[in-house]
Amino acid sequence: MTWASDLSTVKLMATNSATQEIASKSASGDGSAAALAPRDLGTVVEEELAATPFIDVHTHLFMPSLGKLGLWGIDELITYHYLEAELFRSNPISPEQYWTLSKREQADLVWRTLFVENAPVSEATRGVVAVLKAFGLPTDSDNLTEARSFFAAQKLEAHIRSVFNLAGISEVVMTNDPLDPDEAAAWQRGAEADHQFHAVMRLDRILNKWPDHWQILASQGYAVDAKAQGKSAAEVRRFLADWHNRMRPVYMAVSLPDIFQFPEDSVRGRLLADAVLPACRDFGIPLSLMIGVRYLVNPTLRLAGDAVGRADLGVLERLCVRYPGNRFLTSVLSRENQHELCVYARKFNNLMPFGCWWFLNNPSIVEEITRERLELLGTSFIPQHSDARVLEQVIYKWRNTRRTLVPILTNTFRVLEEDGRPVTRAQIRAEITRLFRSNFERFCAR
Ligand code: FIX
Ligand code: ZN
Repeated sequence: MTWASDLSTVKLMATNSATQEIASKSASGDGSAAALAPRDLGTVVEEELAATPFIDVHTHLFMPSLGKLGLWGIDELITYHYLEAELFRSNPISPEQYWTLSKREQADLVWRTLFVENAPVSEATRGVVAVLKAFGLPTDSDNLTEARSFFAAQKLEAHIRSVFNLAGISEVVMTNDPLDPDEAAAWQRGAEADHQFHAVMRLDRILNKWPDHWQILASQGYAVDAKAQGKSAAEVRRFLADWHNRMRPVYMAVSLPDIFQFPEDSVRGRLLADAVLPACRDFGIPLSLMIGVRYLVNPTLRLAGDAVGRADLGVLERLCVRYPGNRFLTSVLSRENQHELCVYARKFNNLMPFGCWWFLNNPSIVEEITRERLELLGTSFIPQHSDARVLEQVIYKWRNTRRTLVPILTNTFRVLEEDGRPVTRAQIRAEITRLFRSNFERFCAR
């Protein structure tokens, strides 16, 4: 496995220059090479976290040229599936009744139930409060009128840039599904690229729902069949190559159930081994594995209906051993799987742990996972991604991450200094840049 040895060789993302600029800032004699007093570590960590624009390595956001796929604004924020799950715990309405309401009526009900009748103390409700505050909007109003008129007045392009600035991110990585009819049509019409949005080819429909989707490939002239036998794997590879040329993805991705097994004599097992993994090697990009979902345990909740299950991470061991030429950008959903993931990452440098995914994206759990990763992996991992489904969510999700990381990184450098190694601002800046930028850039380098 050849990783880019230094930043200048990484030609993947246009923003590498941003990473180089951050890294080179230290050399400009701004006193950042001086040893810091222990009492100053916290302030410096906070300042450097705030000053470093992060790369958001996994979101469900879309670049403007992909049109209405991108969700933003107050009604989308309030009807986020995290909040819908919480609504049904605090309001007697049935999911069936809820889905008959308009988006606006749904948002009004969620706001009244979770923000007026109850205190918005959960991570997801507090997030909405933080977004409203960031735009100077009232956070304790009993209706959404003022917020609605504010968002209605925003011009999307400019709004995206100001939201990214408020979130302290330079770019996001999308989740693009070549089998989503609306999205596929937008790409086939020729979607204009955007330097702040990077594409990812998401393969859930091909790997997890083949029986419902192989016909789409067949209708597009790919000689595949219901059992993915015969020429199917080669034809899927051709399909992936066609979409690779269209999207130029930075990685391919799939979410996988807690019961995921590999190798496995199944359509998923065969297509992974004979199509997806070879294609990733051909294109020189990683495969992102997001493992541990129990899909739709309560289907009436729709997107909010998924749950978590502990997975057998022996699958990672077998994948890393059998495919040393592939890179695996990996996030696991179960809290109980986190330690194993860290240990496997110590064994295989083609395995990059990333993010505190979904139900783990809560400060108490992010703290636990991040401390364990720092102790076992140093700064050779990617601490977080936002998984934002609505544009403005990046504001609170990255605010939470920075707030949680300040004491963790401060303590990390404090004990280093205590053990006898002077710590400088330049060192802190370099490690933060590595955690939130260059680890990803290097791991995705072609
Ligand atoms: O599979 C995924 O990418 C998950 O992140 C989503 O499906 C999930 O619904 C989500 O929004 C998690 O935050
Ligand atoms: Zn996601």
